[in-house]
Amino acid sequence: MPDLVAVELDAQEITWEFAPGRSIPGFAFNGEIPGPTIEASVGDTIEVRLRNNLPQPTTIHWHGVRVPAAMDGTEAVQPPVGPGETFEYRFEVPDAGTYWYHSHTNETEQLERGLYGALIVRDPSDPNLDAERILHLDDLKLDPHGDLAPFGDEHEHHAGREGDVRLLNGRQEPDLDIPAGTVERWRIIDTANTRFVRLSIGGRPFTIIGTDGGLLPQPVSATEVLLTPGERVDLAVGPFEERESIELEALPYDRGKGETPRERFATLQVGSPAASSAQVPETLRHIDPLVEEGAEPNRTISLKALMHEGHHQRAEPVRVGDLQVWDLVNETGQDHPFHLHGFFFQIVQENGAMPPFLAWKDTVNVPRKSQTRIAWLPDDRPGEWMYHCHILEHHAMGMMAHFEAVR
Ligand SMILES: [Cu+2]
Repeated sequence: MPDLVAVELDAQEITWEFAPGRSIPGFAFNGEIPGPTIEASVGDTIEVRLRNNLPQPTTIHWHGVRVPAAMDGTEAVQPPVGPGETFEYRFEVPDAGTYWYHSHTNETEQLERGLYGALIVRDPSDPNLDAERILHLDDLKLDPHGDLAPFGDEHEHHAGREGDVRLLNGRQEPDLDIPAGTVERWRIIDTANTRFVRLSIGGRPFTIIGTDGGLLPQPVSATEVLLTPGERVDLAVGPFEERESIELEALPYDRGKGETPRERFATLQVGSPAASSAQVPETLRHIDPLVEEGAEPNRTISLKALMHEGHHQRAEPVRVGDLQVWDLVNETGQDHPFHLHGFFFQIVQENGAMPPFLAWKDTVNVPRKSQTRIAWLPDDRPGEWMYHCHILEHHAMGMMAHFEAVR
């Protein structure tokens, strides 16, 4: 039987102690950064009562969840919730997976200050691992005095906002404990404004079991995985040996702004052994490809034009039930993570080549000077939707477009 999951989210100002003795003025849901994890099962209805106790308006976007258009939390579908006001969001969760919720108003500041949390939807057929943890990867940009750096300088507009303080679950480079011999499900979310994370777990092999829109058809072995802002990945991690100390770090990556150094997000400390009954099945689920190989696009989106045309761009409507095949062409000198609101897509081609595996996605990095073909099917949720670059400073500069889904 589906349940009703009722949640109260109180957006408020807090003192965010991101490291012992170091704090900044943060924005938080219910006083926590990340905000409380919302957990539900497939088919449940989530009802969230947002109370805005911030000194500025806010809204909540349910990133990846196939909500009705009116519940999407954007300026296109609701007036911002002013200070002292409330708003009720109500929607069903039709798909299992790792999602997140975050402010969709003055995002560059509100997400940097901590207004985000995880939304987890479970299914009885989820694989059984020994434990589960949620990892929010983020960063903070401070000024030379250790205060929050001012927002919106010219450099940020172009390059995005990245800081030197790397956070895992709202804390600077924390230690995580894991019992030896166990295998955990890690649900990882890149909640940063701009930071790309080419994640490595001490170079150890791990198994990718899911992406933005839930489980993959089959598990995929890897030693690194790239997360760009907005993206999620679910991994099976472990087993490790007692007394090992393993760094979770970002490997060097060049998103068009020069190669970053290796950077630590956290350290995994392996404790005494525990019994394991973890099993990753060889088949996780079935995904039907939406299109045949070589399907031709019916729309081309120039990310350069999207970036430079500024606000109030309106794209052609899509009709419910009409298959969409879009070419995302990035002629610019930097990578852009493209986020489609409200619908999952499949990656059909990356620079003409088949992607390594079939998956449901709502955010995809389109590397500089490359193109990515996606396919998606507008299901029967008419209304106002949008797509945008998930580098929040680019979104704020107008790298976005509204479109309508019509019957
Ligand atoms: Cu961008």
